[in-house]
Amino acid sequence: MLEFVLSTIFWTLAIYGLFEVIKNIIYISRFTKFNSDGIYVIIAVKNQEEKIEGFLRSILFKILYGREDYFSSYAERSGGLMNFHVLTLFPDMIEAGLHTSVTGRALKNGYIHLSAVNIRDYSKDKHKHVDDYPYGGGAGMVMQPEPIYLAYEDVTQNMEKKPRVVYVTPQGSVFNQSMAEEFSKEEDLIFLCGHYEGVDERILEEIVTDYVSIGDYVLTGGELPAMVMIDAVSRLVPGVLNNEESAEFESFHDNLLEHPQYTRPVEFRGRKVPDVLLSGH
Ligand code: 6GU
Repeated sequence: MLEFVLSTIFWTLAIYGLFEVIKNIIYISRFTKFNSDGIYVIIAVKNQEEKIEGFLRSILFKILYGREDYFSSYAERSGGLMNFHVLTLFPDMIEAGLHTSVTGRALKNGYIHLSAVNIRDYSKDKHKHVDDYPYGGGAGMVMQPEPIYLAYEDVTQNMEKKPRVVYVTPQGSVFNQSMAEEFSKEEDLIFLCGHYEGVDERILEEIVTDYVSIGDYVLTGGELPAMVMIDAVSRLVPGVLNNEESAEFESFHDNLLEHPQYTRPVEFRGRKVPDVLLSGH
């Protein structure tokens, strides 16, 4: 579909450009004369260069378009596309955070999908409760297994294989780049965000495949950790980063970015950009 649209745009531009060039040649030849010295004079060449330039630009576009790797991200897209599902009590938080910046653009362009599912919608309780007191006593409430299971069932009903389910918990293994790479190979990834004092153990045993933390500190809920992980995984999905951003990613891996960066102005509050960086300009 996209190929077709791009192709149509190209041919329209090219035919239009060609038409303009022919028109201009006729135009120029009509208004071209030899003056009294026998010198060829073009009388009216308004906008000619611009039109020819437009034509050449569309030809260049076609050449680039024809190169296999130029739009390869589109080809990889169907394979690379990732669906993130977040089971949470605060879906708005997830939606708002991820529909911003690079992940926001990726969602809009369809490179990644996101569904933030409100566990509360699956409560059978008339007050929509999703938690209860812990057996054996203790402080705080525990999230009940049933609403989480119903949300999980809903999310997974059309999936061909059992997906990976990440329970975000400060007791899990600490998330790192190689985990992000591993997760980015999945087609579907489910995050379960806990709240209160925890989640009934039986739902974890039933559906969870990975217990993951984002560091050694305690947060109020799993939403921010889930967003952190989705961000890190998304940027590894083909098409999510644009060419410039990808180049940056490459150099990060090559440790090329381990020196300080500078941009304009040359001097900021008495601090100058190192001379060695200015010499090339
Ligand atoms: Cl995954 N959850 C919570 N609640 N706190 C955390 C965490 C996760 N990772 C670090 N702190």
